[in-house]
Amino acid sequence: MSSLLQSWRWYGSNDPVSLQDVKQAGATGIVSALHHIPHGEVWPLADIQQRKSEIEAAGLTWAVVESVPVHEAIKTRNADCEKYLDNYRQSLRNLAACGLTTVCYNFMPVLDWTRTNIALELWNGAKALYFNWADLAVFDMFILKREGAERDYAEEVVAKAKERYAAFSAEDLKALSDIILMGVPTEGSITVEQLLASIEIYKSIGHEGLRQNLTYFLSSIMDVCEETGINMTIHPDDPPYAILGLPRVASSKEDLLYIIEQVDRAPNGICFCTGSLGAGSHNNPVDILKAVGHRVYFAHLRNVLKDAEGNFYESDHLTGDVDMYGVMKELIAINSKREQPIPFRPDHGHQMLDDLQKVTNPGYSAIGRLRGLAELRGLEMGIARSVASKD
Ligand code: DNO
Repeated sequence: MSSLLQSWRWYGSNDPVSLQDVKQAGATGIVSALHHIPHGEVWPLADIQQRKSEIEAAGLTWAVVESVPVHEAIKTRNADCEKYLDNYRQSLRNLAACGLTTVCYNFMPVLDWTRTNIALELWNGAKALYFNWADLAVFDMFILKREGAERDYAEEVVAKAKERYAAFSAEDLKALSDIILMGVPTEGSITVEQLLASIEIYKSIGHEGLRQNLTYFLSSIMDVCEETGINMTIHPDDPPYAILGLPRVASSKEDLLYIIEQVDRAPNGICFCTGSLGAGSHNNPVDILKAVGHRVYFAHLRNVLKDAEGNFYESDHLTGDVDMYGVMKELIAINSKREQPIPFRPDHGHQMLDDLQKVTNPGYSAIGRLRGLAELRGLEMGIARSVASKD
């Protein structure tokens, strides 16, 4: 039985974590994207080929493209939608021509993943990414000044946000705002004005409209996927609930089932992200994996620890609210029926040891992820061996 494909996200030659570091960490598959191409533009063959050669020259393989971003014109299905769908299909063809057939994307409006603190100090001095409702409410109510924002939060959260706002300095507020607006670090952030304008647009689209736009996007690319052998994998919403008045459509088991059933074709798949799903108290990742596993072509493995208010930080990979043993056991079972091993990457890691002296993309430190990968790899081997010995 072949094992899962141990992978690692690499941002390209600007990534402070080098391909040699990746090799020492023990991964063989690379997860990468052309972050320098503006969202929505066609990915040129030459650029794809160059990235691929760089990866292969280091003795590694480019296993997953994460992500080919879906332009806002497609998410909102505005007048430019068809043009961007053409571009998307062309990027897929170009990727397939270079032998790349697993593609990740997300359908989160405007913002990608959202945190309120990227350096929460843990008991052992390591630093983790953190999401706090009261801090989000400070941003929403006092920086964004979104109409009706207060109504979207629990009373206690609003009270805390008011207290915090009164105590925050101008620098604190700027730091919070920068973190929330950051998105994918290498792709630039957006402004408060742009965010407010988008919130207005999504108000009229709503949850149902966004679902339809996603269905339309998928239906429009499936022929190309089937022709070229590409599998698409949608990344769940992170965190898995509506924030800042923006709808979310990939936040739960029901959402994921809806997506795969609505466009019921094999290339319409899922990137199973345990940390994103696990941050919602409505989600049980093992149960979700059992329901959608047949369409999982890529996995992000990390853990989270939530408190009573729903705030969460990214915990060690094996300990937290996600039953990583249960997830790994199920992934191994699914993988054993596959011809191609499922790639997984240790998703995020703490800043620890020498990481603390370095600047890396938030969540993508070398040693923190190395620890995560080592633990996950050990867990996989232990489970795979014990399953095999029972056969
Ligand atoms: C964060 C990542 C996300 C992910 C995209 C996929 O660390 O997991 O930015 O790459 O949402 O499109």
